[in-house]
Amino acid sequence: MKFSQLIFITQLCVVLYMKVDRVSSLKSKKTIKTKRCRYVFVVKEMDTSSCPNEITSQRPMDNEVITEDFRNDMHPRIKPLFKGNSNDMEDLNTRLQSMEQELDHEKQKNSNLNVTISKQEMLLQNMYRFINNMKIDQHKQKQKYNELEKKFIGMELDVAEVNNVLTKRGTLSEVSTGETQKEIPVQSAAKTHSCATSNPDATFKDCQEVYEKGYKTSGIYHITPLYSSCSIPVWCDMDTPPGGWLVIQKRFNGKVDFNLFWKEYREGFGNIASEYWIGLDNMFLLTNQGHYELRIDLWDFEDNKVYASYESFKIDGERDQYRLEVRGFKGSARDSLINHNNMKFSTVDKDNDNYHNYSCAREWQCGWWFNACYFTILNGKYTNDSNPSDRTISWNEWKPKQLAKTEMKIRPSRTYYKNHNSRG
Ligand SMILES: [Ca+2]
Repeated sequence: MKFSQLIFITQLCVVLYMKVDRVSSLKSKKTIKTKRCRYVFVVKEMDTSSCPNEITSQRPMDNEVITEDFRNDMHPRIKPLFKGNSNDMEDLNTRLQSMEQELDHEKQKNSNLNVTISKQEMLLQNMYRFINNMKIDQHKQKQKYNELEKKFIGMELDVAEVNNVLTKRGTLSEVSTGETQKEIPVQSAAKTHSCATSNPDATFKDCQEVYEKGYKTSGIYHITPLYSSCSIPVWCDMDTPPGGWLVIQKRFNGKVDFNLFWKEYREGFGNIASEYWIGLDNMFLLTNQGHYELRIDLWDFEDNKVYASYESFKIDGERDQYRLEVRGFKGSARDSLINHNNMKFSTVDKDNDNYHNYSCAREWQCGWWFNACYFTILNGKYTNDSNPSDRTISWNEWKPKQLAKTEMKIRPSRTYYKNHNSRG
């Protein structure tokens, strides 16, 4: 028998075996007819013990063949796939392919997820940067707020001080009207209830406004400070360039006593057409209604003249003891007043100087912004004695004693308004 025939017969072995088994004969004939041929097979008795075993050995692997160890090593998702028999291999293949696809899909999802996470991390970093910037901005805003609050509190205090002055000064004695120009006393604008004079035509807040309205002759004019309802007489110096100077202190003959108390220095004294001190309350009202400059003219008895000017001049309220703020010197006299900057005002009855256990005002017999004690005192004793004491009017950087004439005058600061483009 040829090998091919043998295989053919072997393949039929199962079928034939079954048939032989059923007929229970040692030999059997089997005839198969096709269209062309007629095949007759004579089959010998077979070793029935081997064939089923061969057949058995060719059967596909089932659950029993898979060892327990192998099964234990399987992925939990794979295990269920092996519970079926060998006929499920195709299905298994399909399911494995499906799982591969699922895996690819998961990989893709992971990749997308990584991209998303990177984007989220970038967003997070941006958020951190934004928050940090916000914190910095917040810190700056807080600093600005604190500065504004300080300014606001300062303004409130100024307003309170003005109100305090106005209220406090409401009970001043009446000043008669109709006096001659030469005897017009200094009046305080710090009144609310009974102004010494209430001139409705006095709408000027200082001599500069008088000058701008065309009144260019030096003399007495009534003005009404911005924070007051009272008009007060003042001497306006329209001759000293550029005109519009409001005189706050004037001495030239010694007829007015300057050795006075706190009250007089606060309210003012003297006569407008003569010597006078305009008063610390008036100075406070005038120098706080805008930005003012100061000019001081000085003469000796030989009629020599010098001047000192300060681009900024301001007096604090009584709460701060009328503290002096002055800066920006220039002039023909060297600067003596700067050493009194930031000094509080002192009088014989109020010691605010820097000399411990010693009253400069009492010693020098006048009111002034004493330090410890002075580099200038324009309110000192007026004398023309040939051998004067050192308590006389002085400007140490020019004449340390016995000045013949002094004038302190203010007008809106040209430097300030020029720099701020507000006014000329
Ligand atoms: Ca003292």
